[in-house]
Amino acid sequence: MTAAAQAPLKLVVSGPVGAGKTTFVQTLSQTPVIATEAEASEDIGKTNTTVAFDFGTLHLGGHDLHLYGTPGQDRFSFMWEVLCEGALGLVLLVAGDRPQDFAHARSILEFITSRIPVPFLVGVTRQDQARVWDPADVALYFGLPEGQVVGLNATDPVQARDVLARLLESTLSPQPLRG
Ligand SMILES: Nc1nc2c(ncn2[C@@H]2O[C@H](COP(=O)(O)OP(=O)(O)O)[C@@H](O)[C@H]2O)c(=O)[nH]1
Ligand SMILES: [Mg+2]
Repeated sequence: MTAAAQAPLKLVVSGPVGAGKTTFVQTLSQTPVIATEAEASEDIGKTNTTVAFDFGTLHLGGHDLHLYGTPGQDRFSFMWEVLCEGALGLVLLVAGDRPQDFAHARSILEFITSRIPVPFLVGVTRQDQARVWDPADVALYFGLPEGQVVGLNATDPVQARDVLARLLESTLSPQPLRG
C-alpha cells in the first residue's frame, strides 16, 4: 500500500450551536476527543461552546478517519474554511427540534460549499425526541435530494457511524454527492 492510501481521511462536522457537533465527534471517536471549549461570550443558550474545533479519530470501513467538529458561531466562520481545506466530506448537522436554526444551518452550508466544493450530507439530530422534523421535510427546506439528508440521534454510536459510512460511500464512489 502506498503512503497516500494509508493517509487518514479528513471529515468535517459543522452546523449551528447546539446541533450536536461535539456530541457526534465524541460518540464516534475511538481516541479521547481533543475539545477546545470556552465560556460563551454571547447568549447562545449554554455556558460553554466550541471555539476552535473538536478532534476525534476512528477506523471505519478500512479507513482511518480524522473528524473535525467546527464551532457554530458565525464569528468563527474563518475556521469553517480552514477546517474544510482538504476534507473528503462534510456532515452538516442541524437539530431537528430547532427549526429556528434551519436558516443558519443553510447559510453555514452555503458559506462552506461556495468556497470549498466538498461533498456533504445533512444530518438532522435529535430524532429520539418527541417533536422533531422529519429528514425528508428538512431536505425539502434545504432544496436537497432526500438521499442527502439523514436523521440521527447523535448520541447513538450505531446511527452516527451509519451517517459517516453513507458519506464515505458516496464520496468514494464514482458519482459523489454534489458539494
Ligand atoms: N437527545 C439527543 N440529544 C442530543 C443529540 N445531539 C446532541 N444532543 C444534546 O444536545 C446538546 C448540544 O449538543 P452539542 O454536541 O454540544 O452541540 P454543538 O454546539 O453542535 O457542539 C447536548 O446536551 C447534547 O447532549 C441527539 O441526537 N439527541
Ligand atoms: Mg460544540
